[in-house]
Amino acid sequence: MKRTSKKKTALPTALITGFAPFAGEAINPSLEIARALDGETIAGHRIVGAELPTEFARSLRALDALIAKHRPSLVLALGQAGGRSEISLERVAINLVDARIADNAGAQPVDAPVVENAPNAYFSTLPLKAMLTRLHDAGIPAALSHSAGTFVCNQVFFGLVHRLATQYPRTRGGFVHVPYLPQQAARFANAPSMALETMIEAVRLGLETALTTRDDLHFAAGTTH
Ligand code: PCA
Repeated sequence: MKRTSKKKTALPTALITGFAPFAGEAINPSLEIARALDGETIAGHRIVGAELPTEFARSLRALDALIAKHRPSLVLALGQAGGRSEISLERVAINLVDARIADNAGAQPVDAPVVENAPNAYFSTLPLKAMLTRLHDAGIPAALSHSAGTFVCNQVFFGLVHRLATQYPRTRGGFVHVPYLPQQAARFANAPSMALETMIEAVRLGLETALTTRDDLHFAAGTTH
């Protein structure tokens, strides 16, 4: 009798999320990156790239469903930060929503916590300085950032790290903001941008570093203001 049990040892997964276009844009580089990396294998992990709605009410529910389904060992959420010139490795998530514009469902909450009765802030649990070094070694403009803003991206970043801290302590997670694509920046005066291929490579290298680095590097990468 033939052996039919061909159970493959499933690879662990890493989840990358990108956001739906917002603020009148037709494209969001974070979503293009997540789509491009979906299905790749990086450092022995199967990459799941998925979309989150740019909506306060639905984004964290969508994230919850993705984490419950894929049980990733690492989660990297991505978002667009129009006006920034570098890949921003976000260090701090704050428990505050203060929306300067309405989200894609028309909601504009002001001065609300992301999670009631939770800490005021969390740090990313990714090895950001090792990731920063890897990006600089590859010639990609990148910096640590100490504010992910107070819009949907910060909400997802805070909600993610809070969930990992309270429900999934063995999963690491963090957030990376990326610049406009050139075709977005072309509509504004003096707006910085980065080519999609460069951003995809940046996230690939950052993920590979995060998945293979346990202890972060220590060197000065803070800011004076
Ligand atoms: N950037 C926004 C929300 C979605 C996105 O890609 C932000 O930085 O909050």
